[in-house]
Amino acid sequence: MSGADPTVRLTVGQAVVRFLAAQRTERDGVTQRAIPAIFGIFGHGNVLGLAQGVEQDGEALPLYQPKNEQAMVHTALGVAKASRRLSTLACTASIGPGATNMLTGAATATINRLPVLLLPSDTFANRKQGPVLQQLEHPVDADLTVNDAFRPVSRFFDRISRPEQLLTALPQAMRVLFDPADTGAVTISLHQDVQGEAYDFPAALFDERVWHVGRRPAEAAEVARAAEVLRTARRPFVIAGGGVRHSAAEDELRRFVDTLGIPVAETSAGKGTLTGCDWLVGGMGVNGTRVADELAATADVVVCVGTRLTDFTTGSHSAFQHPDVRFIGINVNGADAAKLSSTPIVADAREALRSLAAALDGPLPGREARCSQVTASWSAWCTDLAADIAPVTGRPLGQGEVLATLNEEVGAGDWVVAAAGWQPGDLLKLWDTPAGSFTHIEFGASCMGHEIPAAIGIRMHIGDGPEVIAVIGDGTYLMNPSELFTAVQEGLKITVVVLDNGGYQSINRLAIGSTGRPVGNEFRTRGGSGRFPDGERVGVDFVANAASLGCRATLAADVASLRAALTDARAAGEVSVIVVPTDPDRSLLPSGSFWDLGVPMAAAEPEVAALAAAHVERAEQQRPYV
Ligand SMILES: Cc1ncc(C[n+]2csc(CCOP(=O)(O)OP(=O)(O)O)c2C)c(N)n1
Ligand SMILES: [Mg+2]
Repeated sequence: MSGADPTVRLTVGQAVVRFLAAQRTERDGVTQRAIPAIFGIFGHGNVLGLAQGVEQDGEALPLYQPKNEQAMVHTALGVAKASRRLSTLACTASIGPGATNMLTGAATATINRLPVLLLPSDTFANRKQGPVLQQLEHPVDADLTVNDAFRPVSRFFDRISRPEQLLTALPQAMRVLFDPADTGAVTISLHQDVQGEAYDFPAALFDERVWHVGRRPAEAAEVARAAEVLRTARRPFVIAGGGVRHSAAEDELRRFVDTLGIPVAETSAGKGTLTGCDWLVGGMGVNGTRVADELAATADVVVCVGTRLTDFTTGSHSAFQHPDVRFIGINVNGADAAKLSSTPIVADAREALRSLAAALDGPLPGREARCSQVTASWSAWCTDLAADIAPVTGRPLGQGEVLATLNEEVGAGDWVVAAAGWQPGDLLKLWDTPAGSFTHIEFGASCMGHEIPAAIGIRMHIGDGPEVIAVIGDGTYLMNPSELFTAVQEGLKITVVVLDNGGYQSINRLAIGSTGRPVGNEFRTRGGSGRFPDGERVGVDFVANAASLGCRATLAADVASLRAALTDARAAGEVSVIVVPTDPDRSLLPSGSFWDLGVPMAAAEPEVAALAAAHVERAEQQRPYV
């Protein structure tokens, strides 16, 4: 910088706000705000710095107020998912508990490869005050603060102890946020005193800046190697992950599977990327369909597109049983592309699919036979699934029936959101994504409490219009209902369907399935044993609870009331909560896939020993794929 370059004197808080308001992203010729808003809960750690910055310089960066710091991070992830990672929010928190409340959100972001900018406040840099309120004093590590806990859950971390450090920190933070291969939580920790310090920043730092989000092309040699593998396939199979959506590769994928004649299954993050496609065999893996499981088991070449290949997708490395199975890994992230010893194409999903299809030149042999096989197996699965979710007289609604009813009420433009409990798995299994609608299943972290704030983030991004529906359990509601109030306060219309089954029933089922015993997963009083809550059932009046937060709240105990409540919610301009009592003892038809949950290998009870033996036998199907 020459001495003649204009400067502008700002505090760190003001500079951060002014910089963020000027950032844009661009992909495929479309430009948008990179950070359209900031969420924050203030405390002594940021009230003089960032808060004052927002007040002075925040004309272009509106402030939103969450009710819990973790939740605002989830809201940012809703924005990120809806914008295909081209936009997110900044989140500021005070020092200590305000900051650490964001850690779970940060992990959820990084696990799911979704961008979020975190601005936790930090202790005094000048240390004149002695330990400040909420400061952790580490006995042998004097410069360590609770914000160091962000390092393992962030893709970029910096701590600002001098104002001029912003000159490099802010642009690097933007680069990581909008780099498709690197993205995740980005944390800039801001010392409490430094936030208020002034500096003569170069004025150019605050010029509008466009971050061009590239489409990394597929390298010809990688495409040629992958094409050679795929050409030999007689039982090809495709797995579509979240990367398909992030890269807007839906149409390219549809052309790819249709032209070559390859059945395709979706992961949780990839759910809804293909609608009405003849080659789609539903969800992949543990929460998926039997058709996907059977095709995966016998596939000789598996094309993995934009997927992290977690245990739920690969059946804990047991899904692929063909002795000579080979994998093609299409991913913009090199580490993901290389998983399962695949032949990698490290590239943007859309570009890679286009190049690979061009290299193959027409259908793979046996297309017609595969098509008839997929059609027959799919129709048999649909018949079995329909029978499985059919009403049972004298019982509360099954969760399958609730979701199937919701499925019929959802249309183009609507979003459905789920993250924890039975909901994400059931949606992956039975949801038939209506054309033009969207799903956001957060099953990387499967974080209870993600759903309501994420739905708010989606609403913020898409604006007024179609429905944004979060589907949650009663346990999840109790963990974090407070953003319902934020939604009411901001007039951000969402609809929340609460499946009230009296507890953490998906985990209860896991416990019974793997150990033969339930342990404290239901909402019950402390029982006779006194050791855990196993007494009488206790419930919550969720309708009254949601109404107290300002929502329209309804109880829907049968299909007709549920339909009516969904219709009313769509017509209403307000935040709606629909509470549906559901059967705690019914789960959906399994896919057949194995999931390695582990089992207690030492237990006196013969039934636990039998479960352990069955587990060991099934685990023999796990393969290293080296
Ligand atoms: C923050 C968080 N804590 C714990 C878990 C583990 N967990 C997964 S599902 C679940 C129970 C959820 O209960 P509910 O929302 O009622 O759904 P249900 O299992 O009854 O369908 C728990 C505790 C989690 N996923 N996230
Ligand atoms: Mg429950």
